Parts: sequence; C-alpha cells; structure tokens
Amino acid sequence: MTNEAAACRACGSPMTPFMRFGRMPVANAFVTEDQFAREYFYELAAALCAPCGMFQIVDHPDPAQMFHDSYAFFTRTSKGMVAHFRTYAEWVAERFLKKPDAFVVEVGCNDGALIENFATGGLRHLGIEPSANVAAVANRHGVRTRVAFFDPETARAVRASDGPADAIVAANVICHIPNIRGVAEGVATLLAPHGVFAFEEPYLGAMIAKASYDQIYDEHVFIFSARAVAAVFAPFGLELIDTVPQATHGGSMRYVLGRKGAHSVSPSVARTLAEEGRQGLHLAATYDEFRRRCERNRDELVGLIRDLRRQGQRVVGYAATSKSTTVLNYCGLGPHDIEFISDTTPLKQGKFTPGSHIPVRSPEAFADPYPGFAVLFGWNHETEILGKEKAFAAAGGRWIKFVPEVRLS
Ligand code: DWN
Repeated sequence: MTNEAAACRACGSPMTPFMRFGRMPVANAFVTEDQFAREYFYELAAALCAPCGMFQIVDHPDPAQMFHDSYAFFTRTSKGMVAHFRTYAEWVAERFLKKPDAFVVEVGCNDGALIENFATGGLRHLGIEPSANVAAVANRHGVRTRVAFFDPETARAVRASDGPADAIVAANVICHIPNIRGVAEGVATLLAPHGVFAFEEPYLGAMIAKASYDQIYDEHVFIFSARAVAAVFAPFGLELIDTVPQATHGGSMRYVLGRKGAHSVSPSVARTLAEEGRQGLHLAATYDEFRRRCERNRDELVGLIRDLRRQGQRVVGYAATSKSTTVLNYCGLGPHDIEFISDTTPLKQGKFTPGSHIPVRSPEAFADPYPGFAVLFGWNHETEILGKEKAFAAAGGRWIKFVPEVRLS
C-alpha cells in the first residue's frame, strides 16, 4: 500500500498526507514474545481533505485485524469514563427518549458502559459491537447485543427486527469506521422520522491546540470537526443540530444530527463552525505548524528520557493506552528507555507493547518499588490517575508529561 496520494473517504477528493509517522503496528495488538517476528505493520500518515475538511489517516489496517474476539480495550477501565457515560445517557434520555416504547441503539457498545444506563432504566435497547469478547461483558451487564459491524445491512436488519430507532448513540467509535458514508447511510436507514443520532469523539480543534498527535492511530481513521461531520452526513438527509464540547479524552465534541428540517438547530452549531474558522482548521498552514510541534515534542521527549537513563534513573510508563503505540513507535522508544508500562487491563498484562516491545505489568508492579520517573501515557485521565497515585509523588517520583508540552511534574 502507498500513502503518496489518496481519495478522501468522505467526499472522494484527492488528498496528500501532510505528516508521516512511519511504520506502525495495530495500536491495541499487544503481543507475546513468540509473536514479535510476525507483527502486522502499516504506514501511518495523516491528511486533511481540503474540500470537505475531513481529517483522516491515509492507510488503515483491515478492521478485522483490529476488532475481534480478543480486543484489548475495555471502556470500564476508567471510572471517570463510566461516570461520564451515565451523564451522557441521562442527557440523551431527557431530551430525546420520552415516549414509553422508545428504542435506543448504540453503535460500538464495547463493554456496555454507556448503553447499560438505558438498559437499567428499562428502555428498549440494542448494543451493536463487532468484538465478541467485549460484547460478552456488555451482556453480563444486562445489555442486549448484536455482534456485528454497523453498516447499512446491519441497520436494515435491526430496523426489520426492532423497528426504527428514536436515538442512535455512540462514543469514541464513529471515527473508527473507515466507511463513514456507510455509517451515514445506516443511520439514515435506521432512524425514526424525529429520531436523533448523537455521538462524541476526540475533537480536531482540541488535538490541534494541544499537538496531541497520539490521537492519530489505526482505530482513529478520522479526527472529526463540526464542519466535516456536517458535510459527510448532509447527502444522506441528515443535519447537524447540536454540538456540545466535552472534556473527555483530552477534548471531545458531542455531535447531534437529525433528519433535515425535523429539529431546530442549536446556535452552538454556528458558534462551533465559526470557532473552527478562527482556529484555521481549514488551512494547510495549521497542519504544517502542527507537524513541527509534534516533531519538537518527539525530540524533547526522547531527549529527556535518554538523559534520565544515562543518569541511571528508572523510567516506567503509566497506562498502555492505544495512544501510547503512536508515541512509542513514532519516537522510537523501547525497553531500554522504558522499563515497563503499568496497566490495569488483565488482557494486556504479561504481554508487550505493539512494535516497541515494552513489557506491560500490573499496577502492583508500579509500586514495587516506585521508579524515579513515570511517563503519563494516560494523560487524558490525569485527574483520576494522579488522584490514586499520590504515594508515587510522596515517594519522590516525578511524572513525565508530554501533552501539550514535554515537562516534569
Ligand atoms: O477511541 C478509543 C478510546 C476511547 O479508548 C479507542 N480507540 C481505544 C481507547 O483508547 P486508549 O487506549 O488510548 O484509551 P484510554 O482510556 O486513554 O486508556 C485506557 C488504558 O489505560 C487501558 O489500558 C487502561 C489504562 N489505564 C490504567 O492503566 N490506569 C487507565 C486508567 C484510567 C488508569 O487509572
């Protein structure tokens, strides 16, 4: 595969990458030692489609390589996200699910942390999830699931079996689906006449502002802006009716769409679009500057870690996030730089990080004994992590942070 030039997945226009990260493994493909020699790699490069404003990666692995029956990310690993999903579900239910027989569908329900809030409220619901192992966890939480990718065919099948959806919801998943026009067609197929499609995703404006390039990896085929979302859904008769900024994942946006003319449009849509213009999200120069900031960030992070290692300091990582796969491989960091990464996910523990082959250990290993320095790969959960790891700082440990800038704290 090449990434010299490609067609925009949203509008088909030609586009050229502005930034290349090099060879990348699948972000959540944690490996055992015997798998090192046959890891799957692809070329990670990012591009902006000038005509429609869709930010996207150029090549992407086959989704079946990423979402399968041993998918390693479970939403419930963050208490903060579980609490966030409770309020997100309440927000949707209060506004859009008032009728007694209302039906809500979640696209990519993972372990059910969002949709279980509708299920426990007794609402008719269905979680659609392609990774059977995480869907099984959702089942155990009382969620009715269907193991499938969301596409027009799945949408037709759900409509035939359950009727139209009053709300289709999603969180951190629509940007994972390369066939975004298929998503739009599926939503248009399944949605009731006055239904809504609400989804939230890492926001392009926040990623550019923070130079948080680690949001770019195989699963994040797109990093959305309001402009691009409005443009890609419009041909399917769907209109952007609300945008609600969220603090999650370092800065996200909740988008709400409905059938054109079926709902009033919140003034927040015009405000968000105007702000995107002021930030220059449509300008090539913005992305050239973003690339320069990322390169500087990479060089400073590598320089700091290697200086510490030369001084004989122990450096470990905290949270083997999907994002850390981009950081580690882009920066060329390995087990000589970072001794291990502590992570709460049992499926990752005892394995090695994709491509960079750093051991992943349980959180108990972090304190046994505490290292001098820990790279905060879970920077988006900083409040939660620093809150529970006060003993590390009390023991003299220092956090290495790299978003938006490399610094010690
Ligand atoms: O979109 C996506 C986002 C929402 O979640 C997916 N593509 C996959 C995933 O991305 P991520 O792995 O970067 O997500 P998080 O939530 O930033 O990181 C989760 C990882 O961090 C898990 O492996 C658990 C770990 N973790 C930890 O070890 N200690 C997380 C917390 C909060 C902790 O205290």
